[in-house]
Amino acid sequence: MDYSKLNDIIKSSKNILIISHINPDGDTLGSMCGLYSAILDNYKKKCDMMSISKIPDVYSFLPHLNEVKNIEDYDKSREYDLVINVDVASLDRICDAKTLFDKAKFRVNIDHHKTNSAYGDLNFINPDASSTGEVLFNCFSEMGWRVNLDAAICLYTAILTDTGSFRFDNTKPLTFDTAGKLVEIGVQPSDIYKKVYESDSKTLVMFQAHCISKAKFLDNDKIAYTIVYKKDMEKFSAGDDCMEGLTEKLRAIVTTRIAFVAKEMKNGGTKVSMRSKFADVAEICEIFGGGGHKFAAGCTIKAPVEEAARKVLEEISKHEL
Ligand SMILES: [Mn+2]
Repeated sequence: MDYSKLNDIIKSSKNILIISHINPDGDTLGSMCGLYSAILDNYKKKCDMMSISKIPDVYSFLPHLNEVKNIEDYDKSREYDLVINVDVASLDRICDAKTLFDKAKFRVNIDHHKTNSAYGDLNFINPDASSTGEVLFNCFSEMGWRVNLDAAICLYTAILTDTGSFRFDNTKPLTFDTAGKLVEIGVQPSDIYKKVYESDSKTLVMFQAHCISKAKFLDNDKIAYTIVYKKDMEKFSAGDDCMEGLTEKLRAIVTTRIAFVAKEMKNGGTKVSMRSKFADVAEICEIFGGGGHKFAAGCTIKAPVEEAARKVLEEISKHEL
């Protein structure tokens, strides 16, 4: 991977745009704000930052997050010298921002999804890394960049959230190594932990309790799933951020091997979030045009929610759980 080229292109570009993926998580937001902080610190240059959809309130503590603008506030005809996608496995994850990405003089793709097709002019993809935050920290080190506390907080949050607090299978020696370096810079793990994991709203907890109470169990409880209808969301005034962590709660049941949540979308389609303990759910989601990681993946199915759930169950039945 050509780190000096990345350094040169960032150094010479006059206007830079960093893009995070739709339904942003801690990794894409932490990576975006971390990269912004590092560019600002190392080159005294401000970049534009773009979100595609609503940012969950829980991440409001991230330095520079208030400088992120929504896609709707961007002029799509603008031409950037450099556009950098972070944690964006495929270009459909940035929706209409693809126009801006395609038009840029130079395109960089920084990611850790194994399904990433290396669509950039320059690609930094490490499927062995826990998170894009980890990939970025390595880029900073290779480029000899300073990493200040703001950037460190952002990258630590990216790693923490994508590893589910260093619990998931993607947690490797390098993950702790990187996190250790960030703590050395001044990140306080207990402080970030509280901000991320002990800030659930009452709405989220009550809504998820409702969804869990309706869960269905199949195949000796090896399969756990729940269907979330539009009317459930309305009843609790729950936003999309209230879905966060729901599938993991079903997977956390001792008997569960595979868990999914099928959510009825406004347009009548279905959004599926899938988690497993052994089976490769990225493979299952790819059949429906989605993707992700081995134990955590998702897809969107153009079918009413109950029919979509049936299709998913049919596909699951073909797999060793
Ligand atoms: Mn990620």
